[in-house]
This record gives sequence, structure tokens and C-alpha cells, in this order.
Amino acid sequence: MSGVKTIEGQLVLEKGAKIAILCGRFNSFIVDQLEAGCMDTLRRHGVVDSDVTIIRIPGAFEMPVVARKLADGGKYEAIIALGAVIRGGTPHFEHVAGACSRGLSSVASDTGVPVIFGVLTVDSIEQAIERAGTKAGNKGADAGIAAVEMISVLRQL
Ligand code: INI
Repeated sequence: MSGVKTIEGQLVLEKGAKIAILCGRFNSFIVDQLEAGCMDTLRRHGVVDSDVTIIRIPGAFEMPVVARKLADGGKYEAIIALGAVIRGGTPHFEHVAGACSRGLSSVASDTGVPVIFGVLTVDSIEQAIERAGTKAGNKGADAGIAAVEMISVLRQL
């Protein structure tokens, strides 16, 4: 056994921890699948429904302001953002995806509350479907486990 002190997260939700999930309504046929995958994974890692609050918002662009309010409120130990930004024929995608990812990353670094990026940024509906419970897994499920792990890591630091 090495003498290196190692800190790593447990994959069972820490006692008393609460999680907020932000769901964009835009592309809801994809986001609903991310939400289902996320909740299924959370429940299989010790999360009970009363530990979770789901907040539905218009789209990915609105996520940072809502995440900031949640983080400042101090109630939640992790925020999971679930959305789907799908490229169209105009530069709109870049604005929405860029503002969402930059904004969420700033919320996490400014507040110390982990914001898990479960927002698909893809070129096509097919790529989104692949990541929402079909051949490339379910990014909502991945986001759920990342939240549980981050809560555990941060409690140890
Ligand atoms: N919102 C998304 O979550 N995904 C998208 O693909 C998307 N596109 O492509 O337009 C999108 N736009 C809406 C945006 O997030 C805001 O809700 C809207 O602009 C109002 O501020």
C-alpha cells in the first residue's frame, strides 16, 4: 500500500446532502430522457426523492442565472444542469452553448458549489439521441453520478 494520501469520492450520497437539477424545456424530448437517466442513477446511489429539487427553465441560456441563485442560497451541495443545445444553420448555437457553459463554470468557481454540466452540445438531433439513453449512454446518468462523487470529494477537503 502506498503512503500517498488520496482523497476520492464515495458513490453513495452523503448524509443530509441535497441536489438541485436544472432542466431546460427547449428540446424537451431529449432533456426528458436525460432527466430520467439522471434520476434513475441518483436513486441507485442512495438518493431519495426528497433529497432532490427539479427546476424547469426555458432553455440552456437561462441556466447560469438560476444556478447562481441556487448556489448563493446555500441549500444544495450540487447543481446538475441538464439541457440539449443542437446546432442549427445559424450562429445561434454558439451563443447559447457558449453562454451556458461559460456561465455555469463561473457559478461553480465563484461560489464553490459544483455545477455538473449535463448539457449536450451537439451537431444533430441524432447525436443528441445517441447521448440520451441510446448507443452513447445517457449523459444525464453520468451527470448524476458526478454530482454524488463531487459532494463526497468536497466534504473531505
Ligand atoms: N435552448 C436550448 O436549451 N437548446 C437549444 O438548442 C436552443 N436553440 O438552439 O435555440 C435554445 N435556445 C433557447 C435559449 O436557451 C433561451 O431559452 C431563449 O433564447 C430565451 O432566452
